[in-house]
Amino acid sequence: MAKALRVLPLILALLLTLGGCAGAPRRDSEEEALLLGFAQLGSESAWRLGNTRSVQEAAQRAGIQLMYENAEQKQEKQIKAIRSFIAYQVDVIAFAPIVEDGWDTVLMEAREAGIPVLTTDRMIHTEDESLYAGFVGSDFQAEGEKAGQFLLRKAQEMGAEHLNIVEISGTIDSTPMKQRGQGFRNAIQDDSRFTIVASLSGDFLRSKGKECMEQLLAAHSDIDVLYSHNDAMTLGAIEAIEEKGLEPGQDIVIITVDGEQAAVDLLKEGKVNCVVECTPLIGDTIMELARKLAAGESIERATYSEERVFTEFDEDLDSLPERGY
Ligand code: GZL
Repeated sequence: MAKALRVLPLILALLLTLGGCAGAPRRDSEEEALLLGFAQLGSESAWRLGNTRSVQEAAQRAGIQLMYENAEQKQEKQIKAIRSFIAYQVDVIAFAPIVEDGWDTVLMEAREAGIPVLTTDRMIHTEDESLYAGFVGSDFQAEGEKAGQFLLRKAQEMGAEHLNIVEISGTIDSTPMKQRGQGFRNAIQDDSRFTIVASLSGDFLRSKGKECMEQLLAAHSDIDVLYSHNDAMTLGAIEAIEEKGLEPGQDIVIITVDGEQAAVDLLKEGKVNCVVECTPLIGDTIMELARKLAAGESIERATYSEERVFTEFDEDLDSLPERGY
């Protein structure tokens, strides 16, 4: 049944086109709800599940009809979903591009169909800026810089003369992977106390985070710091660290990004030293921007979330509200 429902939009779109209705307005009255096509990239982390929930619940609150497709970590599935939204003549398309490159062709099709596009959570790389109306999400470079700033303070507190760092990065060619890596390096590059001895990609997945940490521990006997681009990979890495008989947060300083409840709980337990917030709860902002685009209004090129950083030096960790993801 679920599968039949999933292909329904495609069948309807085909009927619209075959029946000579292509180009006919989807709605016969302006009163009908705005139709937003949303192509989510996957379900790889609690962060992503929180992001999906935020979008779905915000659409309901806003009275916006949501066509939702999950690409299960495959760019070609995201492109297919966007094509189905175009065929169905949605009012606005929003999508979280899994990687930055390879979107021009399908976004040209959306532009030809007169459908405005909003990139959410992650950015695209294109020479033609007119292919999308704007971006809503996090400033990942700032997140990386916050991680680096914490490490400068932690090294000071430790009186450390030198620290070896390993990095477990996110999905290669994704905006958070590129910018969290760059921001972190910007913050520490002029300080001779730090050496990044290795960096492996864990694709934002818990299982791969564990595999990466096992490899790094096997190859390096003197790891002082782990910088992990998301909490899911950090949870896997901590399993590997403990299986090696080491104390996460003590033997190895751990800096992680996302701010999932699980990571904040580990911070309180002393198993993580710094959690850089990256909020997935951007659903209401997406709906606001979609409404503006559907009304033909222009929007900011980039709308950034306000984000915090939680560290072992904070006094108020026990009074933090539930994270919601
Ligand atoms: C960041 C988002 C990342 C999260 C990961 O905005 O794209 O993708 O940090 C998720 O948890 O997989």
